[in-house]
Amino acid sequence: MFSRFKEKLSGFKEALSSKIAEKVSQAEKLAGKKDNGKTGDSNIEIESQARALSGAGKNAAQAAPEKSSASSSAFAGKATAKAAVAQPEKAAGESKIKSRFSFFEKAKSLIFEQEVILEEKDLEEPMWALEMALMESDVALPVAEEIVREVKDDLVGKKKKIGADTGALAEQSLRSALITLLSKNHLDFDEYIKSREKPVKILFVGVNGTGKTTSIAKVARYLMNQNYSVVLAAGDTFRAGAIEQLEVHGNSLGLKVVKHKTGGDPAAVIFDAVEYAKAHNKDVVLADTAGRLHTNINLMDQMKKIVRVTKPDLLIFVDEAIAGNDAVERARLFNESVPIDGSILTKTDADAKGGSAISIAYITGKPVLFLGIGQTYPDLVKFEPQWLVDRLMGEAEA
Ligand SMILES: Nc1nc2c(ncn2[C@@H]2O[C@H](COP(=O)(O)OP(=O)(O)O)[C@@H](O)[C@H]2O)c(=O)[nH]1
Ligand SMILES: [Mg+2]
Repeated sequence: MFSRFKEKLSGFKEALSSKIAEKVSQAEKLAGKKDNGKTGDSNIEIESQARALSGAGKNAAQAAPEKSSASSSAFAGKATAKAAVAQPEKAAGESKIKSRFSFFEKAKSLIFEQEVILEEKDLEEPMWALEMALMESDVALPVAEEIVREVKDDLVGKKKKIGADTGALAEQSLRSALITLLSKNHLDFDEYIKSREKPVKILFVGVNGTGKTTSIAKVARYLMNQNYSVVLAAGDTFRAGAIEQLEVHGNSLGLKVVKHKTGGDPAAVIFDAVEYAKAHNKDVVLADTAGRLHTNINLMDQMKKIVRVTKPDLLIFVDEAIAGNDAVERARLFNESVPIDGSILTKTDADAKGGSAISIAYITGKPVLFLGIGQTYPDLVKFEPQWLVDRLMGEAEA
């Protein structure tokens, strides 16, 4: 799952790592130049002097009350005397040391703790690499741009210790950008079903062969596991064998399938299924439809009619993740024709790129409800941004 996406991301991680390495070596050179000749190792001495001096001052302050209560102590007296001598020396030296100290502290943070701050110009190359990686993974252009913007905002001004894994920085930033993006337009399917008046009518649409009928069977089983009663409507009256295919699922799940003859009016079949559900107190009607291309005006008009007549609570667009940008574009066009309420992306188990899963909700402005991850009934996962990002970023396998 998403193997190519992971592979493509390595370019972004490398670009960011090498930029950080370059910045560190520049910082080291700069610090080295300032040290040379003038101070050299004496910087270290200055630091220890400064520490000793401020330490002596502190000791003296702390020693003072001790002295009055223990005047017999020769040691206490000596310490106070030393502090008194040190005092003017300290005052005179402090301003000099302070300026040295600030440079020293800065150099120290760069060299010894190896910290760099990423600026906008440092990120040009890594961000280009990220945008390319996303585009090559079939992420739609506006979505790729949005992700790049988020990642850049996150990284600019970030202090980076180079001892740590720079790849992890890149990954963490991208991970949170993806979570933010995928969390927009979220809809909790379970809550939705629970809260709606029954029967809840759900209509599945999309192009041919993408997995509508299989997804209906999977969703039926998903709902049955939550103790809902389900009726199936054989609304694909167009393709030979479509009604039988749904009946096979109905039989294995033990569900009523409402059907007419092949060639009949799909809106009438679905209408009957809803009547059946009302009469038998069923909770959910899942209605199949024939596959149609968004370019086929007649079939798109027929879909509009089905929606007008049956008034579904949820109109779900089904497409296959492996279609990448095509799936996203089809979703956009279906949504323009008849506003969808959400999508199901099937065949994510076979999808190497991940682009459609990342893009589809953003482009349609409607949530992804489920992902299909195989051909059997349990191969359906409720869409959760975290679940997807864990798989995209390689921390979990399907
Ligand atoms: N690997 C995989 N195959 C799927 C998935 N969903 C559906 N399929 C397969 O895709 C093919 C077409 O499915 P079908 O439901 O008939 O598509 P429809 O024409 O849209 O109704 C079938 O062979 C399904 O088993 C999925 O999530 N993963
Ligand atoms: Mg079908």
